[in-house]
Amino acid sequence: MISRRDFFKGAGAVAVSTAAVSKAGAASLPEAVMVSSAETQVPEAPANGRHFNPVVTLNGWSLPWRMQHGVKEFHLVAEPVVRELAPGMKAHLWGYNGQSPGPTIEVVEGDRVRIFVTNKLPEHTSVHWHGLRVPNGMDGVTGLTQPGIAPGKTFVYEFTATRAGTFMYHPHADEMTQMAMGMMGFWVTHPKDYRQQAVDRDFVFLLSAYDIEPGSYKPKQNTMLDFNLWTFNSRVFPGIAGLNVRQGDKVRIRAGNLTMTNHPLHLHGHEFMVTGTDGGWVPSTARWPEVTTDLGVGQMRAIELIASEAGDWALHCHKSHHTMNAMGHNVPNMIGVDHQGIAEKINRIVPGYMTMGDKGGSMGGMQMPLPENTLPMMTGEGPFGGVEMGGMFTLLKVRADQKRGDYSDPGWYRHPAGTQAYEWTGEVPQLTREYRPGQGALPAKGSADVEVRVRKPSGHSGH
Ligand SMILES: [Cu+2]
Repeated sequence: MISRRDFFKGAGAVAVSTAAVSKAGAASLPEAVMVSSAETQVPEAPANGRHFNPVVTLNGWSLPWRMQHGVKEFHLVAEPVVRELAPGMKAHLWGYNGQSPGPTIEVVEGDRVRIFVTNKLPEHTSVHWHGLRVPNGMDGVTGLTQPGIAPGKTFVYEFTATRAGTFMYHPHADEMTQMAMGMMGFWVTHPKDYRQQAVDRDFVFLLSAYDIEPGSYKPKQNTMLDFNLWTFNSRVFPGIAGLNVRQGDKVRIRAGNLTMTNHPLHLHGHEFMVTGTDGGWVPSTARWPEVTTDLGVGQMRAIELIASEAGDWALHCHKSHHTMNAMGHNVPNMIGVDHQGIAEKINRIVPGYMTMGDKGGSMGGMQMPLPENTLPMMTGEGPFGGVEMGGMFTLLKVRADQKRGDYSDPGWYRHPAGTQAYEWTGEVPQLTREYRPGQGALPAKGSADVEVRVRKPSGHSGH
């Protein structure tokens, strides 16, 4: 028996009629479910079918299904969506079922799966099941394995999920436009036995990038490399949900990269093991510890750690430009340049001109009103001031008193006395020293001013 209650297991999910589907056809189609917010929805245990431990999609949700004669049926709707990237900025993207990325699809190894895909975009599309073993005709490559799904049409994909692991779905139709517009989703095939590969918390997100001019809403789809918004699940810091866990939890983080460049994902305060790749689980004897793992284009990684250290730990892409929002590009280095008054003079000719700070790039040195619907370049307030990062940056929040199954934000970490960096208030000795082999550091002759010595490499050989 399928009740509506079972079907709408995701809190906040609402049914919408798919106007594109004919009335005769609609009777045999699963209802299309959509969400209109970017909140993280904690999934409940599966209502039917084989049991699995559901994943938590950062700022996302998992798609409900219905059981039809032993087949798990899902209904994806490809459509234009409005996605809030962070409070203060909304993007007009394309996605699935109301959001970009689309809902996570969770199945169990051995499940027979039927996915209805309705196209409400203004152009044809298809869905490719990235990494899954499927019959060739279900692979979703427009022109090669199927004709494109024309606007208003619905296609059916049907296959058996044969291999447990971490996967993605995305169009293989006008990819440059459709992926630049945000069409993608996560797919998890759980092991047959839910006790295999079990963890306490299992987080998933996709990496995607957009090029949205400050003050506008739509991504430029022709951009090849110079994107200005780097996201986890189409959210930028501080809009990205935290990974809130209980101290001692075994935590899995799965990420997939659908941008045009690689992202070295770096976690503070803990080592982790890479336990899963695109090809499945890494045998336990072949795993090695890391604190950064590089996610190549089109790749998926699952990492696991014991969250033993209490605190607020950064999890971010280590390319510093990827923790910046719009406007972090094509700006000259003005460190050390006295440009007082220059901005005002240029402003008479070029309204809105901005100079970078002469003491670095921090927000204090920047003077420019932001256009509407634009995020500051560096943003996010922490308990001690600006975090000075946007983009691909979030926090692993480890707390001793976080309850099992509680994914809510515990707030900022309170550092126990004596465990936090502090200001030295004693005397500071002369800072200039010159090092000579065999003699150690000697006080430099002359003034006590700090002297900057720059030794430039003579050539570029070997670079
Ligand atoms: Cu990156």
